[in-house]
Amino acid sequence: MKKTAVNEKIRNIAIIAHVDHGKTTLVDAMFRQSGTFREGQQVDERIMDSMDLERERGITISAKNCSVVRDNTKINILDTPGHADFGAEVERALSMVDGAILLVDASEGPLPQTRFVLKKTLEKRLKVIVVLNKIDRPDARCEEVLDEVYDLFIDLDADEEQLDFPFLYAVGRDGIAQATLEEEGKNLDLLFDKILNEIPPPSYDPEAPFQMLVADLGHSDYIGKLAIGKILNGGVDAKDKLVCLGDDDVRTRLKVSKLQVYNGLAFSGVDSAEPGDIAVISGTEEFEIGDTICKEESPLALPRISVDDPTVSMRFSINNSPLAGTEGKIVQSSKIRERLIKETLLNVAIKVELTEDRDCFIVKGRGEFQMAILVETMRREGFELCVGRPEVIYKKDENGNRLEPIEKLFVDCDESFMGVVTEKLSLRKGKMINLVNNGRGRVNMEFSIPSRSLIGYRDEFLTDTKGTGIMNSLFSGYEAFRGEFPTRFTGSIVSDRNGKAVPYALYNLEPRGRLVIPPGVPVYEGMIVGEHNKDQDINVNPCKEKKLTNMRASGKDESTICTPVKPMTLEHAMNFIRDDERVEVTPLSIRLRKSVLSMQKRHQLRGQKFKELNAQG
Ligand SMILES: Nc1nc2c(ncn2[C@@H]2O[C@H](COP(=O)(O)OP(=O)(O)OP(=O)(O)O)[C@@H](O)[C@H]2O)c(=O)[nH]1
Ligand SMILES: [Mg+2]
Repeated sequence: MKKTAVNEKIRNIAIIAHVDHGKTTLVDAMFRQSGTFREGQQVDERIMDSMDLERERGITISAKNCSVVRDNTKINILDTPGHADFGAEVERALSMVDGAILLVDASEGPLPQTRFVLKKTLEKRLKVIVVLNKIDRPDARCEEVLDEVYDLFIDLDADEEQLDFPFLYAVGRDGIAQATLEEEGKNLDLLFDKILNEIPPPSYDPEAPFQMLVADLGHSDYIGKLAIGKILNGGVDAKDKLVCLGDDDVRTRLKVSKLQVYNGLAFSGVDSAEPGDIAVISGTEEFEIGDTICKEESPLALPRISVDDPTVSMRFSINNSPLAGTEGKIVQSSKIRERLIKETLLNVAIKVELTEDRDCFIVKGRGEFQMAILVETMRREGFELCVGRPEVIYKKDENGNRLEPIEKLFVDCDESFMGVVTEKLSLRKGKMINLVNNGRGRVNMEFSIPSRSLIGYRDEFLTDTKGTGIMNSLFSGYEAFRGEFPTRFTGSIVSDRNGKAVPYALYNLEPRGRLVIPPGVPVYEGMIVGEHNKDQDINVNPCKEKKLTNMRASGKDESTICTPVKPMTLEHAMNFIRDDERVEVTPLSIRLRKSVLSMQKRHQLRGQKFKELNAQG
């Protein structure tokens, strides 16, 4: 496509990095120094992390836009998440920008997600400014890290021009950037200068009609669905007659109800928007990510946004336990289906498949953490549901051989834990491909390992390294299936009846394994109350009271003080269960259960018998 004009008044940049390298904190500082906030205004930290779950967990989950004005130039900034499971958010964000700021922690150096985001940025041939962040850390090793960044560019086949990247040192938290380590930075002026001078302004074809690619969706209570994206060509007027070009050439006529652009953290309504700017259009509920919006008289669709395929799948089904419907408001399968389909429209990385069983859906995504976030979001919205264990998605090669997703795993741990980590990983079919002992008592190891081996491994790793190990992984592609290995060496302790768990019974069960429920909670037949020491399941009665005759006159029994139970988090529960087990999720509780409860088993058997008898006539 010929592009000859540029819009000098605008810059569009994405901030990309590995998780926790300081992206959202840097955006705060950019806001503070560009007059977005009133003098003396009380401002929260990490203001772009606006979702409840983001604030609670201190991480960014979805990419978000904002803008600042500097030297009469508007800079649209996209803050992206650094966690690998949200990689598609970065891919989506990169479709709206002309350059990126790559943050690298001056102590940690480039990590797996640094590689992923940089690879995607170089592939799109976007200009990159490298910022070595957190140089205030006492363990910062700036020169080494800068070398590592160069090596990473070379490793990713960067050409001469890309290798010649501009770079700065920064303490994002203090809003400081500097050109050398010696000089002391005072503010982010150098960073803003680099953005204005090094990131190219958006270019467009001055003769082409209006085209905007929908890269994000939003919602307003007043005007409904919002389509967000970069105007790639032409300008648009709020009065224009537009059309939204969907998948499979579906066309929806669009009378704009409001045309907006980013203004700080919010939008502001405008009469017209310029080529190169990021616009927000409302007027139909039919928008989907990847659609093109253009003028009615010149409909020309742009290539849809494509992201890497999902690698993990999980079974979502209705809650059919005896306690179903007692804690949540939304329990019907139609509602769950509707909600999951809505998720696929908002999140390009998530796919949903219907199954023969109308109460069961297969949800596919980028990782177990992404799945956990989706389930957590749904339970907060009032849903009750059951989920299975996250499973990797296999593929077949042309000869029909089974292929599985493989990751590169980077481990940084104390020398003394090397043995246990290596042993556990080789048991899980990992192969060590590199080992560096940096001589300071820590080792860096690199493994090639099946993705399925890592599901649930992180907790074990942290226990094995007494919380001091660091592990990071990066999807590297599909390879031949490496064979089975046992996932859990223990069975489950399962309740054999409905009732309420009592201290006396639980106390007596403690020697059998690790309990996962405290006394006083309701239990049902088939619900898992603990992890058995042995490798098979046992059925127990967690409601068994001590015979009254043995009790003291007070009715209280001092000998039954149960060991406190740490409540299971959703992620723990998802990783703990085996193939024939489920996690029951409601707004108030997370319970573990067998997938088929014996009452239901009896029903099924009876149904089968009935069919057989019918068949026999
Ligand atoms: N020492 C130091 N810490 C910083 C600096 N900037 C940010 N941090 C800390 O690093 C942590 C992560 O910061 P965030 O801004 O949330 O990082 P992020 O890159 O947005 O993280 P994700 O969005 O989850 O990938 C927070 O605890 C910050 O306080 C800095 O310049 N120096
Ligand atoms: Mg962030």
